[in-house]
Amino acid sequence: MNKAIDPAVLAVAQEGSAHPHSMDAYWMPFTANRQFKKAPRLLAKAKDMHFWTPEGRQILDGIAGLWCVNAGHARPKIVQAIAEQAAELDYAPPFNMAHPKAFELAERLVQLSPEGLNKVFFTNSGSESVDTALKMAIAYHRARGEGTRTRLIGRERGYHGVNFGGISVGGIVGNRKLFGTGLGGVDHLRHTHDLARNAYSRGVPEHGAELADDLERMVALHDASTIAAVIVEPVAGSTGVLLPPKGYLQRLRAICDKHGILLIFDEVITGFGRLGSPFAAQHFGVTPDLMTVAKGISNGCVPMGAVFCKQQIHDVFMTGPEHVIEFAHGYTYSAHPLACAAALGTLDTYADEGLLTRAAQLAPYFEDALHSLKGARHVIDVRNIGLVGGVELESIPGQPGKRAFDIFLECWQRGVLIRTTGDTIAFSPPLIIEKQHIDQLVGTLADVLKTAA
Ligand code: PXG
Ligand code: PLP
Repeated sequence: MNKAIDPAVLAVAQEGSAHPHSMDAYWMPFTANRQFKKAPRLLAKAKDMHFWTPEGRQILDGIAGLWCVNAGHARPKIVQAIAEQAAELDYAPPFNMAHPKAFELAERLVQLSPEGLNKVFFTNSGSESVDTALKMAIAYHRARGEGTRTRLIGRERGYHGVNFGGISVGGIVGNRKLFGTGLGGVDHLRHTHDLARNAYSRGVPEHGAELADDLERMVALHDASTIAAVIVEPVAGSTGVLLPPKGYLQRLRAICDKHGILLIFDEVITGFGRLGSPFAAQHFGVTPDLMTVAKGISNGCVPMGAVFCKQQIHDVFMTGPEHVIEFAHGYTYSAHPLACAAALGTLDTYADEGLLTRAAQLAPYFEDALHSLKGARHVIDVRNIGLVGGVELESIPGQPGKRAFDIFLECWQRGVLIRTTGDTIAFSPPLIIEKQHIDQLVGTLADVLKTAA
């Protein structure tokens, strides 16, 4: 017996997207859904430094979408590359098969990467890159006969995406507490945030390199023979822009070397020019063994991520019979043709416009602009490096995050998109930003702070 078709469903089927939709069905990620749906903030169009709302209001993009649109929006070479690729080869299976642009892209990436990180494994997001890198680290030790090295060390306040591996090594309580116990055998270094000693540092803070010695304590507790890898963000973004204390990353590198522990840099935010070098590893002069990226690899236009690893890590897997799969891992959409095309168009755009080093030229201006907020109402710290900025506010007692969120809403009303995490406001603009945009970003925030609750 046929069930009668609901007239509303029929209308949607017949009218398609012209039908006014309800906002019910879409469960939004990392969003206060009920608040949003009462007063939606919609984006309909984007070009270069700006978004436009459906009503045509122009919004200055202060965070490169979500730290990803490093070359700015709707750049011609990227748009064209994606369109042409969709028409020519929409999909190619990445298991047992390949397409030419995957090899071309990997080679181009290796030309930019830190010394020795010359193998590239493709994923579709930062979260997938992190889980891939953690698996590589454990499998690497096993392949070379040290299968007892299975422990993973993360850091408090770290963000490594939302998959089970990433939240296990991650250190943001709100992202962990809902989801059970995560991976076993994980431990955490202390975070390096220290307002008492380091508030209003310009660039990396002076104090805290000794916190890297936490890794020695973990070796003393667990023994090095049980530890596979340490993962950190060279500059922690999502948790509120925390810079490494001077010498900290060097010290971590040295302790890893001493004990045969792999060092993983999660460069999902810092990669592709954010600090003024292609990667943070080059900025700080510290080379990890594995490096995770996403976001800026494809300018956020098509989802893509990647893991870079050292030749010798890769080579350990390349033994045994040649017909056997060496690393049992990969995604249906690894090296997706549209993502590869977008990434190649992105790298061309970065090269044409010198974007991977542009942040270094603008950093002094950006730094001065941000630090002009010292003394503004509620501000307790300003942090900056390259084209990343953090402005930390005193929380409203009992309502952490509320002050910054209200300021975010007010900035949106005034045509500026910022990002908040806890009571820290983050800036991470497209690398094509001009000085007048920096003035508008910081000026709008300064005005909003004057009247903020
Ligand atoms: N590692 C790091 C260091 C990241 O910053 C991820 C992994 C995960 O990437 P995907 O592509 O799976 O989201 C990230 C992502 C924020 C914010 O609030 C930051 C990220 C994502 C969403 C929001 O600042 N970073
Ligand atoms: N779940 C099922 C049932 C699958 O068949 C697959 C892939 O074939 C996956 C999950 C993994 O999907 P992806 O490769 O896109 O990560």
